Amino acid sequence: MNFLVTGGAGFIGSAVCRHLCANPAYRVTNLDKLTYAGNLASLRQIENAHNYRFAQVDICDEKAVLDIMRRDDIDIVMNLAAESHVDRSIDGPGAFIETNIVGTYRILNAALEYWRGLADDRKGRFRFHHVSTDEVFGDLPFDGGMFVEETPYAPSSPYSASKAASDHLVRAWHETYGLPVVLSNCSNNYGPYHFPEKLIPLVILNALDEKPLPVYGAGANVRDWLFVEDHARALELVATKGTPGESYNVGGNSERTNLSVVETICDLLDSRRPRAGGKSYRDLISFVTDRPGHDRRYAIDASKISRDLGWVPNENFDSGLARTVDWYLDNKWWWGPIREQNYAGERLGEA
Ligand code: NAD
Ligand code: TDX
Repeated sequence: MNFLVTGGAGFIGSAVCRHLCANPAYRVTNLDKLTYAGNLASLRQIENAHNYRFAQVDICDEKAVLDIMRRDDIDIVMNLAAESHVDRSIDGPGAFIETNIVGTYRILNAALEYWRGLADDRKGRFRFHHVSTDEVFGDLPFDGGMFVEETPYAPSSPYSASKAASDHLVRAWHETYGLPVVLSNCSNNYGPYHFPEKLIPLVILNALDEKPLPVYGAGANVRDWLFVEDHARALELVATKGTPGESYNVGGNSERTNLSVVETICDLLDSRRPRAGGKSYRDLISFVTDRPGHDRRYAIDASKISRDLGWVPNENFDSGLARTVDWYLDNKWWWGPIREQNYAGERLGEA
């Protein structure tokens, strides 16, 4: 089985590549433009594996994508390439429209042309798996409700609106042209190799640098957290066993307020890397201006993927967060060079 993983140098894509390459029956081509968020160091573990190869390509380049599908005899496309950071989408939506909407359109065109040229037996096996987010559903009240696959789309940010648009395009290519697509919508991932502009790695690394830990608003917003390796297993199942035309919600059943996530990280660091003078890292917490259009709460009902594909998360949030903190403590070789670049200005707590 030959996979084309787009965005495979990113946080989730690299976990997917590492996971798939562990199966010798799979061959994996990682196609990535290498934006600021793409990092080949995340693939060091598999870079010399016999079943892994990399191509630096933009998903907007339809011809280059089609050439790679043909060259590597692709059976399954897993489309993870995207601009992924909500705050960046507020500051500059253009790249989100370009990659998340136009890029998805281009890769759908390439996939359709490739699929139409396949022999009948291969045609039936081919899948285009589009990896999306729970943020397309908008937000939930603090006091109840969960997103199911049928929840109407109501995105709030330029990021989630661009992802919603891409999901609609993918469904349209199925309904109109018959392309065998599957979709998945997942909650917040966390774990190793997470780019340190996102809440969890940002807080860990700012704390180690004795910098402020920025909490938006009162820190009361709720996210559902899923360990990235559990997501990678779910994605393999959706791509290989999902029913064409269907979407699957994926979540960790681990809702936490942002403040409690930040406090838990501080407590983990207090026990592992005590600060001078016996102070707690919690003293570094700094409440800052809220994100515009900040969704209050996300929660995923993942019963469909559990019932139909037998997926459940293995990692619980407390042990997964401890594993993540330990990974950052042990892997400065990965994040040190990234932190040296001033990629997020004052959000990093820089003076
Ligand atoms: P990321 O920002 O860490 O990685 C994105 C990758 O895509 C990078 O390697 C980047 O170089 C690449 N890329 C960007 N534009 C490209 C283009 N035009 N052509 C080719 N490659 C390009 O993102 P992530 O957190 O790993 O998210 C991956 C996917 O999963 C995204 O589609 C995102 O919407 C979705 N998702 C993320 C989360 C989460 O919590 N991180 C949750 C649900 C869904
Ligand atoms: O400095 C911060 N302070 C803060 O309070 C940052 C960066 C974030 N936050 C808050 C905003 C969110 O409520 O923490 C929460 C998590 O923020 P992010 O890590 O930026 O993630 P989020 O906006 O929830 O989106 C993530 O999950 C869904 C991914 O970036 C998306 O790609 C994915 O679709």
